[in-house]
Amino acid sequence: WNERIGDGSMLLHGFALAQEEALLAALRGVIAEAPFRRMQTPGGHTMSVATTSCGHLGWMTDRRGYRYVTADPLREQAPWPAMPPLLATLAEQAAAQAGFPAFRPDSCLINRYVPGAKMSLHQDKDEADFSQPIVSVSLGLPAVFQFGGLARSDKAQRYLLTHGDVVVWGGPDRLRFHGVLPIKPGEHPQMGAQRINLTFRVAG
Ligand code: MD3
Ligand code: FE
Repeated sequence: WNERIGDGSMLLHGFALAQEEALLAALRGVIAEAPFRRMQTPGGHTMSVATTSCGHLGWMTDRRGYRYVTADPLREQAPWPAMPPLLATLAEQAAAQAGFPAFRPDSCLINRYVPGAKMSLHQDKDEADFSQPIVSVSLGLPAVFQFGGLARSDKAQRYLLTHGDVVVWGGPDRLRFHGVLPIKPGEHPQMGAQRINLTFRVAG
């Protein structure tokens, strides 16, 4: 079912489950080409989340800062893997359901959380056009998602995101602070002891 969680945001419970097997196969192909790696923040910390990307642009961070690049620094500047059409279509259909029929992502950031991994409160500000939404797909172990306000100190709402949930974040919610609490230990039948989150973006 569809749940409005903000003026510009919709949680589509289980939206990705209809094509679960094809989605996981496409994801495995991307990861085989561009493996997960734990990147350095500009402050010199190693992220607890491991990341990779597909699509024309991939997100990266190192001591020099956060940015989108067309080439994978881990693979001798090879282009990122193409975005599998099945993934792009899933994200576009979710965005359309939430009122963004023109959404055409050029980047998909893939985050892998093992138990204990987390993402601290932050804003997504590295994209060129904040009128474009972000679509997220959650797979594997459940996560407690924190949905804050436009100021870091604003009180955050909490939502449990489970396997197959898709969220469209747009409009007035696009620059809200958000984060993920440490993942609890567990085993997911399809995904094992991990959570994978895909975020589809118009980065360029
Ligand atoms: C709300 N990822 O990669 S996805 C990220 O579960 C990120 O891996 C989290 O935050 C994860 O940047 C959360 C949900 C999400 C993504 C972008 C947003 C929520 C958002 C942008 C604005 C508001
Ligand atoms: Fe984010």
